[in-house]
Amino acid sequence: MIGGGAVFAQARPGGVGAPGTDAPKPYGVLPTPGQLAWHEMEMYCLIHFGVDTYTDKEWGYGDEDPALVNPVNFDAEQIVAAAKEGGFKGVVIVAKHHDGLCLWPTKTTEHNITKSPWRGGKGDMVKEYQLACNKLGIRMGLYCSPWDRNNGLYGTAAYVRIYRAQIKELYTNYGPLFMSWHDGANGGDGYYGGTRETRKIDRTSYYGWDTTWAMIRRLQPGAAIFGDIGPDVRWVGNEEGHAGTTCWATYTPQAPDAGKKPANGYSKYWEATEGTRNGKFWLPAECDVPLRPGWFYHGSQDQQVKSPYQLLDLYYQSVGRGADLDLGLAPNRSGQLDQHDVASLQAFGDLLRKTFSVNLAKGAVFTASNIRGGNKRLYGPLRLVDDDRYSYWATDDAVNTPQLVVDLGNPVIFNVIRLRENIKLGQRIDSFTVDAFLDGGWKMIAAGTSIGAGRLIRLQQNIVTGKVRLSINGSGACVALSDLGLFKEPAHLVAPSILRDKEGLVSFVTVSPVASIRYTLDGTEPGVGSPLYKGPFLLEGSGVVKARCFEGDTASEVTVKELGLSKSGWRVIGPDSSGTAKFPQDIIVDMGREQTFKAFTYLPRQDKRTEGIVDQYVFYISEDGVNWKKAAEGEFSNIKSNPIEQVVQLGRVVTACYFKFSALHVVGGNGVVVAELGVR
Ligand code: FUL
Repeated sequence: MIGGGAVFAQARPGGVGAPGTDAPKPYGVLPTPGQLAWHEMEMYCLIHFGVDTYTDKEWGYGDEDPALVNPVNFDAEQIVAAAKEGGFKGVVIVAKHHDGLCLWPTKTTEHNITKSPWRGGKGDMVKEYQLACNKLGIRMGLYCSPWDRNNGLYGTAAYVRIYRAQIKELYTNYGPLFMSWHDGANGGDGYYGGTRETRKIDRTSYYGWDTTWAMIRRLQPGAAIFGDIGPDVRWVGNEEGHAGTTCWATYTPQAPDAGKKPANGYSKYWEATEGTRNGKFWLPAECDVPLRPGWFYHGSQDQQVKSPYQLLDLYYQSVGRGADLDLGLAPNRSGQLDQHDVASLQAFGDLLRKTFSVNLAKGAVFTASNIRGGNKRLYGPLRLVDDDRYSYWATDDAVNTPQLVVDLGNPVIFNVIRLRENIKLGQRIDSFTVDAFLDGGWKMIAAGTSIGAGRLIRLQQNIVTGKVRLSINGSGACVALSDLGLFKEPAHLVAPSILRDKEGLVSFVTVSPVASIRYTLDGTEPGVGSPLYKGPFLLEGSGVVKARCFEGDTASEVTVKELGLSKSGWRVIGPDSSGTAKFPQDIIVDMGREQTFKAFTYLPRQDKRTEGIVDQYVFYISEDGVNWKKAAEGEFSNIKSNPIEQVVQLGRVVTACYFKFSALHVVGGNGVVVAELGVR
């Protein structure tokens, strides 16, 4: 079963049959009430905490001692309140991740929170989140990982029964839930009750998802079920937080192999970024992305919390494309969100409130080329500015390409346009353009495709005009548009980018000229007294560079970059480029001189392809390029879905002239592809 599917009957607002009052017929597949409620959420968070928080990993192996988990200051309210300040309406709690540790006192396995010293072995983290959500008016959802690297029965039918029993406990004791979240990372190596082996499962049949989903519907009828193929909400296909510039709420999932049935963890997930025009199911996209580089807390990433403006960019690329934004939050070892994260969420929420609180199109005079049945009261364009997602301007059945002129009276300044369809009637519109009346004529300022639950267009520059025109250029049926908004995002100075070339020269780049750029190399925040950037400078060693633009009284956000040792004079040998090589495959770097470092970095390919991405490695060092010493080994968890730079701490300071990166396994393909290697 895929797709929420149920057709939502549209009420006829004006009574049956009266001329000009018949509502347009729904178009294509439609959202269920649960999916409509999910669309209205727009933004929620996904909270990861567990053994990985203490082992500094992204995926636990399953052999971790629960006693590691002891968040002495755990404060669910602090975490949920920070999400709320950011404008998020819900939180999805990871109750069990792939390592198998259950954060509630489950009867299904001994491997649970009661085995940790937290709250004297009497704690229940899921309950504490539920109470915090109730108190703060935030909705709750749950993530219980199907893959369980701890459970000895994983791979057998008995484990699937255990998994369902876990869902049953959770969904009975901690509702009401707005989401039921199921990741697609299934099967592979793990502890599995001490066997320490690789277990393969058939992703299409093993979990018996239809049965589990039916149970979820019974227990939590209001919850939207998320997975690679739904059935209610689809994964967008990346963990970068963006949907396609065209993004349809409808989708027909496909299996990677022809003739097979798609399943969670077995789909052409990259097609989900755009969805399918007139697809088989109403299956809108969720854009998940962590606030930090990883989903779990790592102290080394405290400087890499996404800034409020980075979050705003993501908002435009997710919610602004008809999808929902799911932002990952990672409480630290003491059980709270770090101050960096709290500050960023707060400032992001402020930005949203500042930008979207005043719709400048309110009070305008609207002239539509067509109004359904001439019935202004029901279907006139004033419906576009009444803050109701489901009241709408509609056209007659034969009119799919109408125009609307918005007379604002006195000129207004705006730089964001918002459009919404009444999605109770389906996703109808294919394309549109927006013109502004400038210098005595109409000038196109925006063009787009899908609208659905919402389309935000962030313009390159402020528009000052008294008149705006919307043209619908293609639509599968007559138009049912519910919202038109014009907004002004406050001006801000864009933070500089930090670059470093192969010779070690550091430079800063801005999008437009600024009065000054100031920077620091000692970890402090750049202020008006910090060194002034005068041009590229040499940085041989590793360290944190922070830079910021200044213009009059205004300062930009701070850009932070942690740089490794300069690669000047490095020589690279390998890997085998035949594409058919056997593993391990080695890349040797001759650094040309003795270097001292305590970590190495691996940046996987950044071109959206996954072949050759290394997920198991050994890292060696050498004085002479002949005799090698192992300095680290392990896995790069979750690197396929989240291909960020991997930083591996060696646990001590080492000195070497050579290092060798030995790839033991890749996520796909035969060869090894590496974007960058570094040491710091
Ligand atoms: C993925 C998992 O493998 C990651 O660890 C993380 O939980 C992410 C949100 O979903 O499927």
